[in-house]
Amino acid sequence: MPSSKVVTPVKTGVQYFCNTLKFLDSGVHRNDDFGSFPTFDESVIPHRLSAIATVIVPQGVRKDPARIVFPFIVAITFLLFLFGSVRPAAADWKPLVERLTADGFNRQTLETLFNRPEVRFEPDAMADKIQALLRSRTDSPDDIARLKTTVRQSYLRKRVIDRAHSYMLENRVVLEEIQTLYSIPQEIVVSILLIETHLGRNTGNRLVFNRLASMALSTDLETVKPHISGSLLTPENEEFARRRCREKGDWAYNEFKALLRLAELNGLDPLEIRGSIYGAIGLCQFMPSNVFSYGVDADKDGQINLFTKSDALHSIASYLRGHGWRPGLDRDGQHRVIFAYNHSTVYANTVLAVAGKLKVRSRLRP
Ligand SMILES: [Ca+2]
Repeated sequence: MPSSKVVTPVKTGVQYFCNTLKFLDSGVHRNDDFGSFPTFDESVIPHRLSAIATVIVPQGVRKDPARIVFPFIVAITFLLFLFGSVRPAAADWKPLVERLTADGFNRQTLETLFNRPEVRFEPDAMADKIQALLRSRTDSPDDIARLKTTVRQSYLRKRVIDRAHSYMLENRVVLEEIQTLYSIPQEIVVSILLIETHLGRNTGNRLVFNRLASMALSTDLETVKPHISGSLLTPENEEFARRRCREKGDWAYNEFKALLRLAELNGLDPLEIRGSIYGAIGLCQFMPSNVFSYGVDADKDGQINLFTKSDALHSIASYLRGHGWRPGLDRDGQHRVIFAYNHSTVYANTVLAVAGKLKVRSRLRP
């Protein structure tokens, strides 16, 4: 089956430029599902281009733009050549289609989907996962001890807490309903929503289809090896990397199946669902399989839609209760449940710290 999808060089170049601006704008590198950064306003791009042009283009050229036409064409041609050669790696989706067909999915539907121009093989998804796992193996006991008490301080800033507190006031009715139904304190629910998606403002812009399908196709380490930093992979850890690649590939395969089922159930185009770099979706950043296990149709419109506030907030609480949250749970117990939501000690520390701040803030005058 044809599978190498060509993205036009121009589009690739523009995306690269925009991503660079986004990275510079964020000031933070996001290397896992935890640790999002401020929402990027794409409307600033024209202003920044103008500012950059003012700095780098000589005044004479600015007054007489015709003088720059030839060098500009040469530069663009060079960029087209450069970015055109950095297209996504070619992929043969056939093994994935075969596996899905054997699991009961319709072959023709799959072939139609995988032939669409939006479909891209993105090996960086699995490569990043494996790199993170390899790096965590080299953590010293001191590093691990430090992580146990580390909190992302940026979420504790006054203006961030004030914003989350305002959100609590604005959504008091639904949050009190959740507290009654699931026994989850509203500060915990809002803290998770804050850290996952900045209170729903940044739900991720990646095509979940591509992220999950690429990982599901990458069960063999050889597929992603060229994308893993050479210094990280050694003869000593290669077997570990190989095993984890297989396990993560199987995990992604199950999530991809859940994505297809979810799209079918809700009458959605699976190639229009956007989310995080690892395929988490909605305001609460659920992996697709969790929608079936813990998703709640709170507004009773017949669909679990995690991009709507009430469904997402109820679903967070449902997940926490399903993972053992009970009234009177001590801090260690709460930490364990939150860790189940997002497997990061620092994440769980931060959720509890933000919730504590919100509790104190609620005692003050609004
Ligand atoms: Ca709903």
